[in-house]
Amino acid sequence: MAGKKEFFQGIGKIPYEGKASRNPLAFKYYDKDKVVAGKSMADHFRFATAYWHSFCGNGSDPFGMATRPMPWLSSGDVMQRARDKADAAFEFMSKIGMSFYCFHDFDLVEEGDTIVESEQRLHEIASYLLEKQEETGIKPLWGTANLFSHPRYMNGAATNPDFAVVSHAGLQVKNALDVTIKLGGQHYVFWGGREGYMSLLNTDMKRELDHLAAFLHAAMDYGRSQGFTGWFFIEPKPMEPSKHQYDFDAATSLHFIQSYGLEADFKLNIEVNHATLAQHTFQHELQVAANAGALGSIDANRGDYQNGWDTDQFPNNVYEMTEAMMVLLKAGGLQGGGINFDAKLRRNSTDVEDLFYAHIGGMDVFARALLAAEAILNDSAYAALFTSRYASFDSGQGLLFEKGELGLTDLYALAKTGGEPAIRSGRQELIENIINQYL
Ligand code: XLS
Ligand code: NI
Ligand code: NI
Repeated sequence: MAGKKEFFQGIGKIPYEGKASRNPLAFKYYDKDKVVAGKSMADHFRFATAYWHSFCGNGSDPFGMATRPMPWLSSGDVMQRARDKADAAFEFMSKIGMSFYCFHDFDLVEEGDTIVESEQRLHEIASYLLEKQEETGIKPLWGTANLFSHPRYMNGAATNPDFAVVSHAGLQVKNALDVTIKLGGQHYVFWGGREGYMSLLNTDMKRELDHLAAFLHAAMDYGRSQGFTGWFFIEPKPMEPSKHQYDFDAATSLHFIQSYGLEADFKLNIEVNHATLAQHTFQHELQVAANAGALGSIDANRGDYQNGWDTDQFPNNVYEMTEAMMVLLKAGGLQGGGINFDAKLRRNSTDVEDLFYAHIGGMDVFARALLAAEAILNDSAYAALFTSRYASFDSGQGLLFEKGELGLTDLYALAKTGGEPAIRSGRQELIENIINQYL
């Protein structure tokens, strides 16, 4: 950072010190080079910072103004503000050892008054970011376009009933893809906050879904024509800001992807708090995605058990995360994606260190959960308990059924001679105790 302003003063490179350390600015579990289940922790997670929450979010909420001092946003000049923000982001990421970041187009620089002005600003800031990337080796995990903040998108972006808005969304996605490609971004995300409806009274749902598919096909064709080889991710979320969002959850999104022939290029980006907002666990959403070979990437955060909103808090529940890491390890990891901290500081977390504590805590929770999950899967009685539950399908008539070789009359005949099946315990409490023992 020679010659540059230091935004996070007094904070150096965050070391790994192990769990005996009492240094709040050190990792206790995340040891990036430590090999777990055949891969380094860094390769398992590919952690990313969310540009929007960490460098744009200032603590304001619908009830109050900004609470957090963000010195990188203080310049009166729009491009200087964008460069300062990039400096702060790269200083933070270098100090904490983050290899990736995720961004919306207008997180990088504010949208201009005209299309030409916006494009000019994006182009300029992308060149600046490229220099920072070359200095540090940090690059985007994924890029996306903000198709939800501007009033033009109040009735939707790709699913807007007005074609003029749909084409404007197309312009924005083209530019966002161009920037993502220019910056060497690995993947591209579609999160459809306004792709849904407030009332079916004024909404032709089928037509809007057809438009969404046509839009995604167009974006994918363009990306491929420009040499983009990453995945396109759909990020499911059931509601907020729309009453009902079309990408409700993993199962709904997969159905959409498969119905419209997008499965060769699209996978899912699963967010913890979106899962819970859809009344699912995070583990459930990971497993649904994994079942379809579509577990692409993760947006890490957590909701609140009492109010259920999309509160985007940093992860802190090791027990639940261990269950999630068991799903992840069994699925063979993420398909090219990483763990993006789509999480924000609380409005009353206003110290310069707070952004570090938040990410250190989140990364340590993942690391600790991964270590526990690996031990549970490989060293405990868990695997045997799990597989023995399905032993009746491993041979004999059960295996024939599994292969699709038995008809209903075969089942009838087997049941009639077999008598009443034995009652078999699912042994959930036993398994829960095993997990507790490995944390
Ligand atoms: C909002 C979403 C959003 C996406 C990117 O709830 O999580 O932040 O990750 O547009
Ligand atoms: Ni979210
Ligand atoms: Ni997200």
